[in-house]
Amino acid sequence: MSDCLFCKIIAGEIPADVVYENDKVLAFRDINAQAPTHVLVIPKVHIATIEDIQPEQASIMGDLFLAAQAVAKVDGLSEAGYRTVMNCQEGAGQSVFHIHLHVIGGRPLSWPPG
Ligand code: DGP
Repeated sequence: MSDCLFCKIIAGEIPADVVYENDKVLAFRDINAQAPTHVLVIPKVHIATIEDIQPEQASIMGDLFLAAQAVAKVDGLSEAGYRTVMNCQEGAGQSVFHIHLHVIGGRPLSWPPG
C-alpha cells in the first residue's frame, strides 16, 4: 500500500534496523523503544488491523510468532523471556495501521500492563 509507513519500510524506501527477515515477515527495531529490546514484527502483506485478517491469512499470525522466537534468539531473550503485544485500533494504542507484533524485553516487565 503506497501510503503505508510499514509497507515503505518493507520496500526499502524508509530505512530500518532489521533484526530478522524471511519471505513472509520483516522484524526491525522500534524507533521509540520502550525497553532494551523492542522489535516490531510485520507481515510483508499489508493488513491494517487484526480486524482485517481473513481466514485464508491465518497462517500469517504463526509466521509472526515464529519470527518473534527468532528475534528473541538474536537478542538472547529465549530463556529470560519477553512480551508480545499487538494493539488493535486506535482505542487500544494502534498508531500504525499495518499489523505489527511488538517484541519487548531486556528489562523487568510488570503485569498487568498500564
Ligand atoms: P502501535 O502504537 O502499536 O501502532 O506501534 C507503532 C510503533 O511503530 C510505535 O512503537 C513506534 C513505531 N514506529 C513508528 N514509526 C516508525 C518508523 O518510522 N520506524 C520504526 N522503526 N518504528 C516506527
